[in-house]
Amino acid sequence: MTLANLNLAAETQKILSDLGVKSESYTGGTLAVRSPVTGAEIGKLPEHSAAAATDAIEKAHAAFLEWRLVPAPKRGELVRLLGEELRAAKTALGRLVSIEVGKITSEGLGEVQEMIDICDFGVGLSRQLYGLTIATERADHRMMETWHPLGAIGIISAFNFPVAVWSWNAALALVCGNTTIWKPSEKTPLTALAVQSIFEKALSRYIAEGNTAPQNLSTLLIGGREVGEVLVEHEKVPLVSATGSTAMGRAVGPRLAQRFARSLLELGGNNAAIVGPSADLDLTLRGVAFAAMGTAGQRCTTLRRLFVHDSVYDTLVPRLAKAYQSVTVGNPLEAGNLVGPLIDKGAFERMQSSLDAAKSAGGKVIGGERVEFDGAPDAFYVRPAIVEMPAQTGPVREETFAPILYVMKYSDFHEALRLHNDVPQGLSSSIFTNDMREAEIFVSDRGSDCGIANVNIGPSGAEIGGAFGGEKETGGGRESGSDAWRAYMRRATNTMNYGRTLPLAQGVKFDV
Ligand code: UN1
Repeated sequence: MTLANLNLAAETQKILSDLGVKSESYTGGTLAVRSPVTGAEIGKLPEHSAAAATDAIEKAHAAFLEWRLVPAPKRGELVRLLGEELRAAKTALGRLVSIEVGKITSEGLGEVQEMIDICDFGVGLSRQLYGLTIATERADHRMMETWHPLGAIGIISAFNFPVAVWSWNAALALVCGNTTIWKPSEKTPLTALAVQSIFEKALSRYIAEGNTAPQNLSTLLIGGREVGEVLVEHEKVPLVSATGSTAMGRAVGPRLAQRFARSLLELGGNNAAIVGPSADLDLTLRGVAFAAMGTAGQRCTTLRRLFVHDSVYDTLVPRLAKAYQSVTVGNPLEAGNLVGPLIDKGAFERMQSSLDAAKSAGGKVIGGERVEFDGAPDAFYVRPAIVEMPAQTGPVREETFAPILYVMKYSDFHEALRLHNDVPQGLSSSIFTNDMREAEIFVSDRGSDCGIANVNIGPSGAEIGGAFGGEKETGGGRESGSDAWRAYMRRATNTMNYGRTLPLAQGVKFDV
């Protein structure tokens, strides 16, 4: 196969221009973006300086002071229109995600679908920002809990979900009465430009409908670390939602804590699955294959560790190894390929050094080699690797953002569960079993210690309705579904006295 005749720079420009992005925002700048599909440069963006970032934050704060006064269901209307604009742009934006990140077509489109889903969720939520009424010990009093907007919210996103992560945060933050300031990954700023333009379209329609909205509701900051640091340090940013590596979270979290700002951290995962003796092996095979090889192993929910019961090990593992050898690796824009490229050379090198470390620790590696295509020397495709490990040591305890699946044999369920939890990360997890005791224990308080624990499906591919996030080094944040909205609001407890006396709580007397 040749990738030489793909002109992705031209196609990128066409998509951006069709989506209403002005060419000066992606040409002639200093931030070069390459498509991992061919390795070719597809854009050069002007970057924000730290001073421009500071100015943008002040403006986003000023916008917040107005936006918080708009009734929540009316704020929901803007998010409804955003969902409509995303539906209209789904094919183009999905394609751009595939070009900029290297996702196969259905996954590029799937990412945009997640954006649409969170918009729908946000619209419903805009009429459900409920507080409580609480019994009080005092006569003629009422206690209640109310929820209020927080401010200008910082969003730092990673390359692997370049647009969906923004929407999980922004759809809820906007409905909750906040404004947003987004710093996308330096590797994927083009899709961010596209999303910003789609948002502006929704906003124009919102205003055309007769609604009022301030300027600077949603701000995009293009740049590197310095720009991110401004977001983290600025006193007018009360919450930063940051998705990325645990190392990034370790840098960002304490700095936010230092100024008593909130953080919502979505960091590394080292997700595992247990395959019990009663598992449906056909279903397990498909579940494992998608979770471990899908998105070229570059989801934070990617399956990285597999514990297989010794009674089914010799049936399942050879079948898996076969799937690893036959899975189609190649141009993600071409139908039929299931595994696209790694994001860049650095990712490839980290994968190779983890495989070397696994070998030194006694691992038996199948796959993992580079797959080269004519005309694309700077694209980094790999055959996914499956590694039989004698024990959970060395690289097995780390997150390598690449398609490596470490497989280990077990005989005792409780020991498998102990090993499952014995890593620093705690994002997502699965068990494949038809034994209801194993399934229930896995999701119980003595089971998986992750934020997501599934039965008979893999750990990746979470839906919008549930809260998304994990424990331990994953950072503890929850986004998107369930009551994740509370992270974007502040809670007030209110006591109302409608009587003519002033009884004090706890029977305290203070008569002056
Ligand atoms: C991520 O990889 O950053 O559950 C998020 C999933 C997706 C989200 C992944 N819905 O795999």
